[in-house]
Amino acid sequence: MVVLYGINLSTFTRKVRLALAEKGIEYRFEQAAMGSAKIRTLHPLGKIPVLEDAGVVVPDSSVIIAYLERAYPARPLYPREAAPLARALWLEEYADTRLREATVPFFAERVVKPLFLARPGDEKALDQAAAVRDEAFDYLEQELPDEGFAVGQAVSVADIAIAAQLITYRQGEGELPAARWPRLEAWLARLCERPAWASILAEESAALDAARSKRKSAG
Ligand SMILES: N[C@@H](CCC(=O)N[C@@H](CS)C(=O)NCC(=O)O)C(=O)O
Repeated sequence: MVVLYGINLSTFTRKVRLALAEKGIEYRFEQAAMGSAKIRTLHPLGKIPVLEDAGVVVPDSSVIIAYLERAYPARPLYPREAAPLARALWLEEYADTRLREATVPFFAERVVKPLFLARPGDEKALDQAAAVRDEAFDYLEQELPDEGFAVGQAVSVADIAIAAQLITYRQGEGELPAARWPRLEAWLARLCERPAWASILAEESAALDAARSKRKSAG
């Protein structure tokens, strides 16, 4: 059985869970935090996610999804032709790097610090982060289509990678303002309605609500 090590609310764990769901692969989700003893035995950098499949240990979300595509070719997540494949891989790379930088501060300051570290977020850091966010969202606003998917006619690794980061942003900052980024907001909303995604996102919302109530009752 496929085992995925990671945690709810981890962006890169979500990226892999969305890919597993789209491909219809059954798996066991083993809660294991970054830096934990278990993860350190599986990933030299102590990062999550890590996937294990019949004795094969695969670290890194991009490597995991590429592995899944070869090991479980049904419901492909990569375009076949060279040019659309290059676009999908580029958008995945962009999401994992620049979009990550643009979105994670909102989650770190509004969720991680106040809810999990019991200290206030740094709102000043978010003023700086907003400039990077605006640049990244403007870029995606021009790249994404009015209808359908990021590349071609089917959901791909590009949709999954970009959405995984935007969901982290939403968890920190709330809905994307449709007035400023209408195409991006509508594209994300369409994806999040997909049945394969809905249960994962509901689980994450519940985890976030639970963390909020725990913090509230701790005072
Ligand atoms: N390139 C890696 C990034 C993984 C990553 O940064 N995961 C975060 C959690 S979402 C993590 O483990 N952070 C802890 C750290 O960077 O030490 C991937 O795609 O899996």
